Amino acid sequence: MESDVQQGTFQCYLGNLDPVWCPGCGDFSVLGAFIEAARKLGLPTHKLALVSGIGCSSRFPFFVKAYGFHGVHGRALPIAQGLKLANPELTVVVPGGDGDGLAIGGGHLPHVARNNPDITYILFNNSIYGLTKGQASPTSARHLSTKTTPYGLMTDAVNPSFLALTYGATFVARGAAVKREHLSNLIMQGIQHPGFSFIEVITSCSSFNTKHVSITKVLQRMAYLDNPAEDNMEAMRLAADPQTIYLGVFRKVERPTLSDNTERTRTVAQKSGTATVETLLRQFA
Ligand SMILES: Cc1ncc(C[n+]2csc(CCOP(=O)(O)OP(=O)(O)O)c2C)c(N)n1
Ligand code: SF4
Ligand SMILES: [Mg+2]
Repeated sequence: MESDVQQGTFQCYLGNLDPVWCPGCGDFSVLGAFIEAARKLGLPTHKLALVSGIGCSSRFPFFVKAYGFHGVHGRALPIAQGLKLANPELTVVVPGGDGDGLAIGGGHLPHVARNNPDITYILFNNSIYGLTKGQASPTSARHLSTKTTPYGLMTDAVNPSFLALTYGATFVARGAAVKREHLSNLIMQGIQHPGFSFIEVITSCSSFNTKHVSITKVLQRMAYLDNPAEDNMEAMRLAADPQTIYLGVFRKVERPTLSDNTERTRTVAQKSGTATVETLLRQFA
């Protein structure tokens, strides 16, 4: 049956399932910001692929009309990287949580950042494990009391944007679910950037992280960046600022992508005339 939804509209990017997030969850706003970005860029749905792990935020691909891969907890990035390498025509986006990406999946981020595949990673930072009903995550604030930290969390929070900068990601930005238009613009820039784009989104869990997150206080501390920083040290200083929560693009630089480097290696190997299975196996004989 032919769909009566008009191409290029907000509706044409909506999947068949309605979001199952709790009322008041910040993830709704991120979904809206993403769809608005896809619409403005005119991304065809048959060339869009969303790859996620596990978590409330990782359910994102269900709600968007695109190719979707809902995989294993913490393993979205390497799958997305492989997908882009296999089919460079696709726009590949990874939506996922702070637990998914920085706890169980934390070992993948540095390597994907240095490989620089042309994919966009949207990290939903609600500072909690939402799906499993409220355990401390790597971005939870010190002293937070949760089911896994009944006497208060003993450690300081990880700063996702700062981490991505230290790992050498070529595009690093921070947005907020409460600033939807601004966030949508960041997502557009991230998708357009040729290389690995890391976008941290400060969002909220209205069911399990209402103890220490005062949205009024967070809003008072927010400030917008006009331009990306001149150098990485300045970008890191801004991302780690203890008083101000800067929103905007911290860093935007270009260097060869994983596909560029793979192509280069393929050409060099073919020219060498030694890139045969026999030659390679002989080294181990
Ligand atoms: C291998 C494995 N370990 C643990 C879990 C349980 N688990 C599912 S989601 C999740 C954390 C979700 O938190 P986050 O990634 O921050 O996403 P959110 O729900 O907050 O959006 C955990 C620990 C799992 N599904 N698989
Ligand atoms: S548990 Fe939290 S993060 Fe998950 S849908 Fe509900 S409000 Fe959102
Ligand atoms: Mg979370």
